[in-house]
Amino acid sequence: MKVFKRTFIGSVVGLALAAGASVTSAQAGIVLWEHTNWSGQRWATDYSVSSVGPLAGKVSSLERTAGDRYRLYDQYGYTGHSTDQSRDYQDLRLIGWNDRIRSLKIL
Ligand SMILES: [Ca+2]
Repeated sequence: MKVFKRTFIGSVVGLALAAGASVTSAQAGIVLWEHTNWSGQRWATDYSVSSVGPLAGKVSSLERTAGDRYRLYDQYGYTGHSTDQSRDYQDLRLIGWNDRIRSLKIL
């Protein structure tokens, strides 16, 4: 399922490029998970969001669905402390961000 999804998104980006469109954050995506090791409740977004909804303050792992950089915030509305990242995290304790994310931007 994961492999299929990544392939699908790559195809969409490829089609957009073929059509002369520029790639924007609309094709990007982040999947947030309630627990470490990409488990528990899952919540995904293809866009920057001023609130990560039901997982605000609960996110313990995350993965990108495209290769973009992203910026995490520990408060709603892109405020508070922030950190720029560019990889998946199986355990956000590695960077001191366990249960802290409340909003994020796709860069
Ligand atoms: Ca958690």
